[in-house]
Amino acid sequence: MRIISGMEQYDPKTIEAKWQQYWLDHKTFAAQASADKKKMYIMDMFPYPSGDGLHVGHAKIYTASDLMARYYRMKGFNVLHPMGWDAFGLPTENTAIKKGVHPAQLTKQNIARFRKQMKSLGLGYDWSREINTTDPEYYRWTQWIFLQLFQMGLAYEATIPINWCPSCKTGLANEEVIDGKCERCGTSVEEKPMRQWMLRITQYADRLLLGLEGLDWPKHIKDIQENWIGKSEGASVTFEVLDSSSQVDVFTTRVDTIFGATYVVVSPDHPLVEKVTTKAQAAAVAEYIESSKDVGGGRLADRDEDKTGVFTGGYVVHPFTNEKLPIWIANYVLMTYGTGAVMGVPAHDERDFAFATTYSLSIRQVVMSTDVEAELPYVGEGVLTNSKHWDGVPSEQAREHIVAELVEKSRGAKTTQYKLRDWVFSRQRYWGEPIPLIHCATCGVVPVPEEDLPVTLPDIDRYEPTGTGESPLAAVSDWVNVTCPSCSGPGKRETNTMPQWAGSSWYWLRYVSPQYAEGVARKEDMKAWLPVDLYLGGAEHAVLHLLYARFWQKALFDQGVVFDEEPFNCFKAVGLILGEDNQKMSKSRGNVVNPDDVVAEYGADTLRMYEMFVGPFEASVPWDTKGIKGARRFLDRVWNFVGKHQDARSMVEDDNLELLLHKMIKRVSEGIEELKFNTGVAAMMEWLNEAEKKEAVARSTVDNLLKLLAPFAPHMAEELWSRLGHKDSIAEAAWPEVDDALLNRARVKVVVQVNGKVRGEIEVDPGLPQAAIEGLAREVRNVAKYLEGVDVMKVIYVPNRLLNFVVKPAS
Ligand code: ANZ
Ligand code: ZN
Repeated sequence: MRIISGMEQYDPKTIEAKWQQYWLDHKTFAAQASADKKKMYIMDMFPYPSGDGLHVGHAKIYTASDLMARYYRMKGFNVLHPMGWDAFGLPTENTAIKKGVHPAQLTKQNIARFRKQMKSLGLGYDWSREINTTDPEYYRWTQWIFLQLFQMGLAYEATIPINWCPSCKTGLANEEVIDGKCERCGTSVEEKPMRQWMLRITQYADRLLLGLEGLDWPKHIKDIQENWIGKSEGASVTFEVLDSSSQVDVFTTRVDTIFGATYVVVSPDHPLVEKVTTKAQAAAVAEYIESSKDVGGGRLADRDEDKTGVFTGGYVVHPFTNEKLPIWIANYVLMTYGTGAVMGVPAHDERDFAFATTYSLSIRQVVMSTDVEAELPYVGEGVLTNSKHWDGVPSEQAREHIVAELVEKSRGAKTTQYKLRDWVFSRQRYWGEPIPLIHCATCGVVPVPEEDLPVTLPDIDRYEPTGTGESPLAAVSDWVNVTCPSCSGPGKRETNTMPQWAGSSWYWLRYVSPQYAEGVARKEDMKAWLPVDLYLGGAEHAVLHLLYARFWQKALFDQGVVFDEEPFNCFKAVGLILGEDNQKMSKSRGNVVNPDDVVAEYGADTLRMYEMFVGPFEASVPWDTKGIKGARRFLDRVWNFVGKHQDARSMVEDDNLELLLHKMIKRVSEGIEELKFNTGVAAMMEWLNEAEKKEAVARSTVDNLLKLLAPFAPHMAEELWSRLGHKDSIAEAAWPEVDDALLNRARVKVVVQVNGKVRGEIEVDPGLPQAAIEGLAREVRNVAKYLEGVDVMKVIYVPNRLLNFVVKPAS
């Protein structure tokens, strides 16, 4: 029987839908915990179902994780690969307001579209575990976790100046402000004092920092988190204000430079400003403070502005020299960091130097560089000078001594500062989880009893933001007014909602028992599946989702809810797919590629193949239509190759092709495991070039080729597999084993010489290029010894036998 007629061409349209339905009908990817198999929990960052639909960047992440999931399943692992929707948030709400459609309705539509697109890409998720953060049965547990944090003292109410986006009409977390602008809409953020629910993430600063060490994450993501947490070890120093009982505390990381302090400078918002400002300076100070405010009436000192300031008229006394130092106010001192006050050391700090130069303050060098004669400001380490009995002491050592002496005088202490701030957790918007708290005039803040969760969002008609700092929920009086669970008196619900990051701060837990009604997840399911083994997603979440998720996991760990301290031991960040013009894809540039169009024209397998072939997962690459055509051509060739050899009966393969096959298996397997899918695709392409030259191939070779193809182009692999007479899905077939003995037997020994004398020997695959062999030869210790400090004049290579370095001793 001919399974592919001579004329039949590869037609993804007819094949793909059929297999997508097959996988659903047969629950091919439904995961069940099992004691016999090793588990593998592979997770994607779930999407925000926007109105734009899936883009090719999503497709890259989801194809890669799907490929891993299919690979590990074929390797015999018990794989959990779920998907869901991170659906609360501003864009949906904004579109809903514009279109006059309820956000819940819009969310439903968007999810339907995303789900359909994902299915059309052949993504093998366990859809029975689908979650949706806006589903009351899901956010019931988001609210429950909030109450845990509340009980732990990690959620607290405070009226503080926060970042307010005038366009989104809501407060933002620090993590949501990028260069002074709203992360969502790009509008300049203003400062606005408001009552807030805050989460005490700072209590976990040290553990969030320490935990990073053990994580298999990209270094740049770890660095971003480390810098965001921003731990600084230093000292606080107390300066007495002259002729007053007041004091100024400063935070410094360079207490060794204290003899170089020529002024003290405080933030314009510092409470001492009023006390120390003299009559003579009062007008100038008032004017400065007014002029340094931003448009919203707040102050955003971390912008890189000119350093300006004003003299208060007051002085402090230097704790060692008793010298009078003027107290200044300046915009480069943040009230929100350290103590809001700094000792100005212009000789050794860039900002102080600029400031002192502008205002003609004195500059005194107290640290000397040990090698070069450095220009000022000199910010490095060195030995002290002009510092009394510490002259000549190395600066690091001097820090210890000086702090000790300050402690003795009760004028200072060792302290540690963090850049990390508590998480501003309230939003003044409708489309988010209600915060499950009730305000009672008698009892204060009372948590909603667990059995009354979820507190569902009321279905209302007017959900436009009010802009007054109150959520639209505040106007829904029959929802707001409740009886106090504690005293049964009149109470009012908290009307702020949670930020869009809440639902994603624990969702990996829910996938393990998505329908469980007694808690976030069933204990046995957590033990069977957690932690996540591989997490794929975007790098833009480095200090948002990825930090919040770690924080909640640690809090839940402390509360005994979960058993791991870290949620994602291995995280890999996707490289962007740029537009064909090498620019970031964006609607305004008109360079967006829609995956639906590619699937319609070439098929999902081609899109998958292409996205995996363009480069390693973590690399950013531009879209390339030629590459898409190349991927399709390769699949056509595979189709025709299998058609040609469909009747293969022979059990034994030609030696050479067998060897090449095992090399291919090895390269494809390694490529997948290392997220270098491109090398896997290249290996298949190279193998096909050779195999196509053969008149006949063995049946097992055809089978093995299809298995290797299956994670990349699953529809085609299933189709050909079934046409070859296999009854079960290829997704359940066993991944081919590499015959290592065969590969080793085929390896050749290359003798390595230096100036004709044998210095070593290496084993390599036949036909390895000379450059690669040279590299390996140089790594042989005995060879390296003879190459050290000499010039290699030339290298003679006799293929597969001998490599000789001709060297001349270095002069
Ligand atoms: C004196 C000094 C001398 C400093 C010197 C540096 C070099 P990191 O590492 O970021 O923690 N500083 C302290 N509080 C500040 C605030 N609220 N606003 C602006 N600057 C502040 O930086 C710590 C240093 O930043 C501190 O050490 C202080 O300047 C400044 F040669 O104190 B230093
Ligand atoms: Zn009460």
